[in-house]
Amino acid sequence: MTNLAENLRDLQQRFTVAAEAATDERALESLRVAYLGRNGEVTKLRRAIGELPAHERPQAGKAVNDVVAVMEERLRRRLENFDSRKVASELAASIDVTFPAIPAALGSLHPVRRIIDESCAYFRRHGFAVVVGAEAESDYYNFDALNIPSDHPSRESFDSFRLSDGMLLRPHTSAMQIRTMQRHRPPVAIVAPGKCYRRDAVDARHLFQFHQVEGLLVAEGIHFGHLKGMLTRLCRQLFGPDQNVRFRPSYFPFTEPSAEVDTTCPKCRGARGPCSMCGGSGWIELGGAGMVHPCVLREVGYEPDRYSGWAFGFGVERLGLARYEVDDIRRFVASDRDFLTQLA
Ligand code: FA5
Repeated sequence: MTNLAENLRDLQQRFTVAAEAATDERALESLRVAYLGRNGEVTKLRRAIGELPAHERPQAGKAVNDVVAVMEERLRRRLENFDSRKVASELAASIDVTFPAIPAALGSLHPVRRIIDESCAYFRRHGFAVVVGAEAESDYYNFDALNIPSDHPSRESFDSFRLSDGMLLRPHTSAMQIRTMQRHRPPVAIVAPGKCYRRDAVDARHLFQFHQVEGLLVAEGIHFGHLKGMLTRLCRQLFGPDQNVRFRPSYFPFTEPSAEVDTTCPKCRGARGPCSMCGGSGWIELGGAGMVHPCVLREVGYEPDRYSGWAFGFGVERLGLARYEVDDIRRFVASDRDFLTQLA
């Protein structure tokens, strides 16, 4: 039995060295025949078990079987190795290096982000600072300081997403007017982009979460003409050189006078014929604007007799609808790669 154990150990060692040195499948097959075949070395040892005393035979048989199992496993693993190398080399041979490369899929800025960036860049060129505020605001900044008292009817449509601490997800970016004016004396010139939230039913023109760009300029001698000039040039920047801007009388508690701002429909270019974008009016609504209300100026400690200013708030997705001639505002939040790629 001692002899058998030594012989087995010796065989296993030699087999291991030979298996590692084998360079192809044929060499492995020869090795299998030489050790495990009908006249192989292990088979010969197995035959010798019959000559051992009866009580040693079971243990000897087990020792031989163990060695056979180890050898077979090593053969299997070496074969696998050759297989994968073969696949890799076949693959390498089948690659046509002259074939045009698959272009890398690069991301791009979301159209909403691009409009925000371009609008901010325009105002920055005119000396405005870009400020970003919190999305959770108190009633004071969302309403009271903007001349919207608690019993004002317009508050109802704004009062949507309450947080447990009584704060509100802001329904408009106008709170940044107050925060800016409280912190700085005139002249102030800011643009404030950001997310807003309202409980509007979602449809082709409304989202419950959307973006606005707010603008504010307060100094001595500021008048409506400045607002008109700035917004007309912004629209020409965003939509093209022929854009016009129209101010329709409207009402906001924090501006007086107030206006809804429209720009020439970029699709029909104001032709006033049948148009799927503007419904034939020739104009597209962008947002609200007006001269900062004296009550608001007083609230932040500015003297209305000395300072005047304008403010506006545009819906960014609505700017996107017009700029890209998109039929449904929900496309901007659908994460549809085909849609986004077209606008990239
Ligand atoms: C306001 O939010 C005012 N704060 C704007 C303002 C600022 C007026 C400064 C005067 C001075 P309004 O509720 O109209 O106004 O919203 C402004 C724009 O936000 C809309 O014209 C529209 O473009 C966009 N908007 C409003 N609600 C939604 C919505 N649910 N989904 C997408 N865009 C919206």
